[in-house]
Amino acid sequence: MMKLLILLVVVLGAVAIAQLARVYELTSRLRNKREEDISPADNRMNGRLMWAFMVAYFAFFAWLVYAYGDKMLPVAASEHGMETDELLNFNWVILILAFVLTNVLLFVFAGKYIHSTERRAFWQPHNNRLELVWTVIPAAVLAVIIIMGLNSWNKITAPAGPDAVQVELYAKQFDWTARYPGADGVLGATDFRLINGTNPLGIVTAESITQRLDELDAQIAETDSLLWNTIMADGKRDEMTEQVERLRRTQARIINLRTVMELDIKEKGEASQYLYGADDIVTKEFYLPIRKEAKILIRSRDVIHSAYIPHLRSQMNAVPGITTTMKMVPTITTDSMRTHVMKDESFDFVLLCNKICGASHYNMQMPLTVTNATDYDAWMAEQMKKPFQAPPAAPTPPTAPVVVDSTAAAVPATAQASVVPN
Ligand SMILES: [Cu+2]
Repeated sequence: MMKLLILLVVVLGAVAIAQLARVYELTSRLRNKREEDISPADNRMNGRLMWAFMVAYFAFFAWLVYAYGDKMLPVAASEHGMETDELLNFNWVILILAFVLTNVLLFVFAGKYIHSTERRAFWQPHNNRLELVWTVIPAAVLAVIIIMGLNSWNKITAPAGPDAVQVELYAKQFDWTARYPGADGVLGATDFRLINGTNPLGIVTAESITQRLDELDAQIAETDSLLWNTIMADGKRDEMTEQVERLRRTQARIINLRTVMELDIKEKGEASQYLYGADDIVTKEFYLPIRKEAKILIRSRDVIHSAYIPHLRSQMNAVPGITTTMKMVPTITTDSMRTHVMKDESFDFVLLCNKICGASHYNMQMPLTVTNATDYDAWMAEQMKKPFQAPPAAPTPPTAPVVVDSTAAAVPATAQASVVPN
């Protein structure tokens, strides 16, 4: 109802203005004056309106800053975040100076140099000095901004130290999973073909390979028995035959992966990443200790996502097929944020997805808890009781005969493995 009333007022207002314009038109015709003639009084009026607009414009700007200034993010809770903020503030200063200067000139001149019969406009076709000034000054300012930005970017993206806490953030539509390296301090290798209900990250161990092969066996057997024992339309039968073929191909590749794993372990010994998956910690909780460097490895299962922790001023894309990294040193714990900064007991740091990745993108988030070293160690000790697999089992032969198709076997073994870089 209220909306209808507002609409009515707007429409009536427009009609009233149209009518007023019409009245003006008719009166000027009565006074024998051409409508397009502009008097010096009109010009003066327009000039003053320019100034009035300028004042209103800057007043509105000041009001926006006053009313919405506190909607900005609170103080940065990471070491590099302080620097990022300084850089942003430096940009703000330049932007606001340029904004005020150019707009004051625009409106003051428009109001001051209104039309006058006593003077003619000065026409200046070209001026080298002016061209130089307005090219060199912005170029120099931009160069300073870019050099400063590159400088901090290089610091943020430099490799993390050997003592850094390692966490993998795994993105998929539409949630995050964290993985910690467990007691051995090394994240194990992964392969997407092993992903299933109990292995959401596709961690490669002898056991997880066997488990997945068994699972595929069961699926093949089930589909096969349906194919032979059920009457169905030809289209459906073709579809299911194809499905069995696909499952067999996947199986062949997983067997190939096992060979890759065994060779890699034989070749590299302790350095092989295939040895370290069993004790990895796969969790829906994301914890970081304060004032300790954290090395974050980011992977995606499906589409491009982006790991964004606004309060720590951290962001990095999650790209399927590669591992991206970022590092950070948190400087404020969740507790201090609650009591001192936000004055809100329900506050949590949050890891968001910052790439529009599908229908539930808006809700793709995971809270981050930053704690002191003692609490972090206690939490980690708790997590270590729930490793991905315990104890690690030795590689075992497949439990069921498997048809290896010739096309899959022809693929070189090394192309089959996907290993998380260290
Ligand atoms: Cu996403």
